[in-house]
Amino acid sequence: MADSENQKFCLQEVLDSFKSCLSPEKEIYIEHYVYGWRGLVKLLNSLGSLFGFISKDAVSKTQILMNFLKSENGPHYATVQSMVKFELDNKLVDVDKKGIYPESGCRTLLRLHRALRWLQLFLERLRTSKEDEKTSVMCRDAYNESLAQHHPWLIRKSAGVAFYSLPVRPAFFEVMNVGTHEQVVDVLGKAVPLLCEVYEITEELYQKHNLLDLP
Ligand code: 1PW
Repeated sequence: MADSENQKFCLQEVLDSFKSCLSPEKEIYIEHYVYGWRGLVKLLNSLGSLFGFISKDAVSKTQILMNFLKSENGPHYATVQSMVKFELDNKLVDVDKKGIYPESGCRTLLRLHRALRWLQLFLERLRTSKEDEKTSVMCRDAYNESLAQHHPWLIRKSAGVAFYSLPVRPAFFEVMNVGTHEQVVDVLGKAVPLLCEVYEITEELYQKHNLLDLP
């Protein structure tokens, strides 16, 4: 089946997408950002049905961004920077409360941006963890430190249940699909700073334009 979401997750592929995300001027290409997320969706899909609601939301958010990219306004959505300028200049963002643009590019990307922080914290914990540490605890701690504060009770509960079902550390390393455990740690060592850089650039841009609390 050609559907990329049904293919096997590979950490290297996600790393490559987020690497291609950054232009020499440190602008973020939305297309590659979306590819990075589509790679992560493969990971979520391989983690079982309890991760289905998480994967579904990530798919729907990436689809919204892809639709903008393919629309007649596509060129304005080439980078996160150009999208922010275009949507703000043309008043296409609900800034204070939900209104006529509930699915603007800016608010959609903000959701993925917050989730990227979770992923970054989780992968860093995984990288530095010891053999017998629990992936569920690493994932939960990373979530509580980041994304949880943006989620209502029901989602926090469902996420907590899903985390319990995560494979144990050695099995999780196999899922990463980049070779030996040493190689996984090595790739994680490259992936985490990269995710961090993409996150920081977006955070700074959103902060500058007062977009960090978009409804
Ligand atoms: C094993 C590690 C995997 C890390 C992948 C991180 C994926 C994060 C997606 C979390 C989605 C949780 C369920 C959906 C919640 C939405 O309500 C929420 N979306 C996000 C991305 O936080 C907010 O979007 P909304 O409802 O304001 O459109």
